[in-house]
Formats: sequence, structure tokens, C-alpha cells
Amino acid sequence: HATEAHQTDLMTITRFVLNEQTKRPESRGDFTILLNHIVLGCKFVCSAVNKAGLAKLIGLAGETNVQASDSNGEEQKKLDVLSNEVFIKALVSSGRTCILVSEEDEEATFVEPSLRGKYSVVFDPLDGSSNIDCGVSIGTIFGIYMLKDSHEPTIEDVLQPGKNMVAAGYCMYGSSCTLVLSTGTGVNGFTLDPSLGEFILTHPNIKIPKKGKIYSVNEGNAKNWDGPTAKYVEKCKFPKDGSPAKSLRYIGSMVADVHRTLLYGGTFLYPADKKSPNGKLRVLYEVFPMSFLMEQAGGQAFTGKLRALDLVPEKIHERSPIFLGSYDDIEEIKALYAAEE
Ligand code: AHM
Ligand code: MG
Repeated sequence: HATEAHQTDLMTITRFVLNEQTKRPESRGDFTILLNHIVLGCKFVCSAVNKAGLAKLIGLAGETNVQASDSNGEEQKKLDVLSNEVFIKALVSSGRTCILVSEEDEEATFVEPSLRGKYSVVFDPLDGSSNIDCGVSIGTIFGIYMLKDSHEPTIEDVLQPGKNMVAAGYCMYGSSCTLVLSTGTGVNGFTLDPSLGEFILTHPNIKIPKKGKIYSVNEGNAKNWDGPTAKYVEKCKFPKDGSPAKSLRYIGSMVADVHRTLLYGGTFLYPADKKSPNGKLRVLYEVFPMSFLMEQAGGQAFTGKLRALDLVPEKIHERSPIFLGSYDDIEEIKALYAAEE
């Protein structure tokens, strides 16, 4: 029989999440609506990132960029500022959110009562923005908490350990636009079909290889590392057990580095060092969502002290060291930290 030229049964992200939600009797479609607004934000940012070189969208925020300004002299915003505004507006207008924490905003946004819903979203609208100007992959990272009862929301409602998230994901703006999502029952990847404007399921049930052949870290910080991090990287390069040395891959864009780690296996580290004792990455909207996805894919995420998802953040922009990736590889790192104690 003839091979099919076109796939005709398209599993869009909306259809996928609706299917998942109907398995939950308490669900009234609120999560699907929220997700649709996140997806809209991702599509907007994807389109803006793709046009950035062309449209000179990359002028400084608040500055009038003569070349980039349109005929009305409209100010052009930097892509990360623009992305943040788009997400905030999309999330508020969904009518399903109550607290928003963005890497771009010092303070959390409390949604006004008339538009309030039960979900809180923590996000980095455009992570890795130092990579924009040279066309390297960047991404949006998000995590979602749910208000347990209908009390007046307070900041404590987002200062929750990552294991309390109900969903997490990222969207990578790379050679294609890929959205990876977990609602706590595994990890699935969707790719934007630009002609349809829809995310289609392309990576069902992602599982990270149990052990990997790659490590990923900014080695420029090596002189300031602690003992276990230094020992681990030394082992990657000069293994003493006869196993082959690992390959180093480091893009410097968390979404891209984590995406590769999820698909190919291995480790991604942003450890503590003498200059930054808490590492660089932010707990709420970088460490937690990626750790949630790693565990859901069968991997692990560790802070150097504890399971990353057990951390209880005290401040919304708090940082933590992070070691995440293949199950066996993170076991090795945990053993090195345990030996230190
Ligand atoms: P940003 O939020 O300022 O873009 O910084 C976060 C990025 C991550 O995407 C990436 O993993 C990390 O910074 C790279 O840091 P470094 O340049 O120190 O290696
Ligand atoms: Mg960031």
C-alpha cells in the first residue's frame, strides 16, 4: 500500500492537553485555557525572535532606535522586555492566574480580583538573551502552581518547593520552535508547524537515557569550583575505570543545553563557585521547571545538598547550584558530594 504523503490525524498541544485533562474529573478546562495563553506567548516570541535580525528589534529598551523605529517614531523594545510584556498580558487576560513571577520584574504581579484564577505562573520570558545577537537558540521557561483553596493569594503561594508544581515546561526558539511540557505524567515535546500555527506532538513520552556521554558546564569558572564539582569534571575527562572520556557541549543557553541533555542524556551543571556561592540560575523559574522535567523524564536534579525539587525558596529571585541529567550520572555527582561530608 502507498505510503501516506500527509499525516492527517494531527495531535495538537491543545488536543493533547484536553485529552489529559478529561482523565481528571475535577478538571473544568481551566488548565487548557491557561496553557493556550502560554502557547500564544511562545508563538509571539518565536515570531519576534525570527524577525529580530531583520526588523532590528534589538535596540535598547526605552531608547528610540532611529533605524528601527517605525513611521510613527514608535519606540522599539529589546526582545526580552517585549517578551515579558507579551507573557504578562497573555497570562493576565487568560483569567486563570493570580500571581505571576517573571525574571524581568523585581516584584511579583498580583492579578486584580476581577481577572483572577487559581494558577500562579513563574517564568523567564526569554532566557539566554546574551545569545540573541548571534542567532544562538534561546527560550522561555515556565512553571505552574495551583492555589489549594480560594484564599486571598500571598507571596507564600509561590514560595513553594518545586515538587508542588502542577506543570512545567520550556519553549526553545532554535532551528525549529519546540515546546516541551510536563503536567506530572511524563514529558512530551511539540514542534511548531509555522504553516498551521500549531504545536504538533513530535516527541511523545520523552525519556532521558539512563547514562550519558556528554557533560555541560562553563569550565571558565573552574578555578573557583568546590571539590566535588572539580572531581566530577576531572572524571569526565580522565575516567579511571576504563570507560571512554565524555564529550563537552556547552551552549550557554539553558533551554538549549537542557533540551540536548533531555534528548541525548548526560549532565548539565551550573555549580556553586567561590564568586557565586549559590551558582547563577534562579530557583523558581529556571532550576525548578527544568528539574521537574528531568524527573518526569526519568532523570534527576540535585543542588549539591538535596533533591532540587525539595528546595523551599525564601525569595522569588533566589538562586541555587544545580546538577541535572541522566539518572546514573547524577548518582555519581551525589556520591562525590556525600564523600565530602
Ligand atoms: P540570563 O537569564 O541572564 O540569560 O542568564 C541565564 C543563562 C542560562 O541560559 C545559561 O545556562 C547561563 O546563563 C549561562 O551562564 P554563563 O554565561 O555564566 O555560563
Ligand atoms: Mg534567565
